[in-house]
Amino acid sequence: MVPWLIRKTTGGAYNHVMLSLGADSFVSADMGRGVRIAKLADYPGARFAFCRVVSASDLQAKSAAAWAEQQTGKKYDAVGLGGVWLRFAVRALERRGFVSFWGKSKIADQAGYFCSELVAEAYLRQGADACRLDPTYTSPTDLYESAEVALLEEI
Ligand SMILES: [Ca+2]
Repeated sequence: MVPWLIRKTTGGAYNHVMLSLGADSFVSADMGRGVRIAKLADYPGARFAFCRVVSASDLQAKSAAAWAEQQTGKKYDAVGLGGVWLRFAVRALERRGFVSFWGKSKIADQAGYFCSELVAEAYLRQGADACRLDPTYTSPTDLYESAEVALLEEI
């Protein structure tokens, strides 16, 4: 079973990530569609990198995917994704002691997920840290470049 995979654009950037449930079935938080079960054919022309979280056991990886599957039907968190773009600004404010001024919970939608938030939180809930970032501020590229993540195969 492949723990999860990440989508690559033709430009080389990674802009989407989802967890594998085995075979051609993935849990994916998609803009406009929310958390759902997807298949590769839903993303025509896309390239994918299959990856795994190095520190996660097979059981943790399966449990992460199972937890994500339970989130099916939850809405897409576009506001939270905006929080990723604001991450560096937020960190600058935090360093200056303005963290209470710019609380994370005020940015992110606690009920909904964007793609990389779903993956990062799924692993964190199993005790495996995918990229040492708060899921609320984790982008697909953060996951791909994480020291906790190993590339298995690109297709
Ligand atoms: Ca969220």
